[in-house]
Amino acid sequence: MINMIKYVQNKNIVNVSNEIDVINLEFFSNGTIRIFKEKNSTKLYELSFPKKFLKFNVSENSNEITIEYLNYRFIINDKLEIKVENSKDIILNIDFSTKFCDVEKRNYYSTTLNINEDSYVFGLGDKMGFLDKKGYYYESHSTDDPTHQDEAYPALYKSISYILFETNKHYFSIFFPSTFRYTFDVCKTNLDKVIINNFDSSNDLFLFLGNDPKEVTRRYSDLVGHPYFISLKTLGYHQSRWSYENEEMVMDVYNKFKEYNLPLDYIHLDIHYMDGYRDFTVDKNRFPDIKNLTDLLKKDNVGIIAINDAAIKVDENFDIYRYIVDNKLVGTLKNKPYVNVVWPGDSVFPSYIDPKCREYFENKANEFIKETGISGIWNDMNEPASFKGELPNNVIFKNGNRKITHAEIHNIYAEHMVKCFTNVFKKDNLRPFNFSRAGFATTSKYAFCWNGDNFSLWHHLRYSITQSLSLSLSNFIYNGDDIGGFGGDSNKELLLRWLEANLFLPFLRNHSTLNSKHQEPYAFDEYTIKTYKKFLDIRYKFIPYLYDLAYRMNKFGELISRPLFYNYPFDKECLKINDQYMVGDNLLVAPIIDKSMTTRAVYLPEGYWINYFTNEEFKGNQYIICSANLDESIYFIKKDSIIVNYENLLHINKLDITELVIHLYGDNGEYINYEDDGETLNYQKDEYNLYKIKFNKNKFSLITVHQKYASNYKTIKIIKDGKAKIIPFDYKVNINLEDL
Ligand code: NBV
Repeated sequence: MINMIKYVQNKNIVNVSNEIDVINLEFFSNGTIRIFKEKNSTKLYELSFPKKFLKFNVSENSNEITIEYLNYRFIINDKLEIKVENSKDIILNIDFSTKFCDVEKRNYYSTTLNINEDSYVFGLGDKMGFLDKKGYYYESHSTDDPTHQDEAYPALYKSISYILFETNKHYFSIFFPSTFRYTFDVCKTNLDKVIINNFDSSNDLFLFLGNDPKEVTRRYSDLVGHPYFISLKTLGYHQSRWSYENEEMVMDVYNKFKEYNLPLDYIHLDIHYMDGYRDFTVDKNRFPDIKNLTDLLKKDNVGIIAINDAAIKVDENFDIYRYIVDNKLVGTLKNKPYVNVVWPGDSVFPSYIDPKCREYFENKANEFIKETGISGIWNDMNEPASFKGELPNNVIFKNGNRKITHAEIHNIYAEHMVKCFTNVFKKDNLRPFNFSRAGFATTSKYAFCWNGDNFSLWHHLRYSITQSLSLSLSNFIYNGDDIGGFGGDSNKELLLRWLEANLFLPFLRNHSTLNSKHQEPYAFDEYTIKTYKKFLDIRYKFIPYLYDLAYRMNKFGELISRPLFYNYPFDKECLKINDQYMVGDNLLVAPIIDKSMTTRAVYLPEGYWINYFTNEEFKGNQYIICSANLDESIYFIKKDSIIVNYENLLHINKLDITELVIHLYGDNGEYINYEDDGETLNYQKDEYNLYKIKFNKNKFSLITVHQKYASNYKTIKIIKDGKAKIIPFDYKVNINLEDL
């Protein structure tokens, strides 16, 4: 039967209907299109919409509606299927017409994305396994099950329904804005179909079109909000364990790092520091004077970070419990506070969605930070996790008069929790140190993240790269793994390979579980300490390079660590690579991640590449065989580029950083280096510098293209072909490299 279709255009929305159903396409200025039956109306988070744009043409013929938009055509047939094509190819066929169905008495919508069988499917946020997600079933439903072992595991802590596609050299991506549970059959049942079911009462998606992965992912990041700008010091090394459970243990970590000259910026306190696992309390037997401890360590530039769990202990004598229950700021079931079990035993779940609740926790955190001198908050168990089964779907969280079910809030519960703490730092004009285990697409505006509980297993080392890059593509750009592995016992070889592999991932923290074998760098032997130090020294050298990328992440939504295809989108080989990554444009990391191996194949994309350790030069567009003993790794610098470094740092303290080191690789290059005070929000008032650094044959120049910060640099060290020269810093420098 043929359905007659018709359309109505209302400003930038085209409403297309046949006799039984309707869909809407809303066109924004920049390659962002919203396709919906009913718009997801939740106010559980904020999106920044692009400027609207009305320049598109709609026409009707042979019972098809054609919309011409930019260089794309959307052709909608009588079944309301949407074919998206550009001048050359069909890139996608969306079957958005499926009716409201009923499964196990639960309503759900189903959307089918028909793609070419040989497309690549990336993203999906927090998932184990390979970069290309095809062949498996996944869910967007935050879980804290610590048993995730492999690529078939459907869901982890963060729920981000963002998918990036490559099909025949075209890139596009899709974001589902609902917080409800989604399921994704990614070419598992049908090789050419991604089937998405959702349990919301709306069907709504954003489609991002563009020339390459950088462009489409940036459009997504513009919509959900760029990740916040972390401080310079956050890029340093973090040592953690469940738990450094008393003052002596913390001092022991600090002293050992000092003794072995190991760089260190933060020590993390896990749940033992609390009094009976009550948030914002300190066990005085374990930490008799925590302020004294934090002050002492701060003098040597080492900060203390404290964990904070989502649920609150049921205890009539605990002020937080009393306040949130008395003020009806907890989740309820049948009008009574809903209780489940977490670390403190019976616990309630704050309605962080309610601004009154957030204000209360913000004040609590503020008092706690001032009293204890801790430098940052580590937010855990915020999926929300609970030991006696998941919270029922009908637990109610109130925001004023609005009642929100657990089914709706589950995937974004963490975002409202972490939101409480950002203001604490901001009020002191500081960038937040706030990180989280769970989160939604929009959460990185408020908190960065770590990648949850992995295991000390070799395949988890392999997946640490892909999990991190998938999160990065999904807008959790500032993330990192538990180095050495969380669960189980690590060993010297695994720990070192893990550090070497993750060295340039944004968040660098060694963390392990309760009762596991210690895995601090000094827990093994002299060789491990020496090698660990060698690599931490390299990390600290690259701090300004990473900071430039952190600035660009916040400003432009660009990735820090990137899959190879992000930089080389049209090199088919790059689409397949899971065990290498790029950091910015100029650094390629190809670590050894297999037990006992000291040799591997490395793919070098177009151009020429210089081995970071040996300075050997290789032509790109080919695989080469590289070797690295346990105390070595495989990093390449792109020829004709500039790398900025700091030297000899054991801690990151802006005042100690007086020299900018500039390495020139090849014959010419151009680079923008960013400088500010590293910790305050003054950058928002434009108080930063941008240095445009250039070299061509023997000519070198540095020009300050944005100058609003009184630079801390006193000297510049220029290094080329093994020769170095130190010159006084100036906002404008021109030199002849023959003088080196
Ligand atoms: O607080 C203890 C752990 C913590 O070390 C880990 O990093 C979190 O992911 N926490 C989970 C709770 C226990 C998990 C088994």
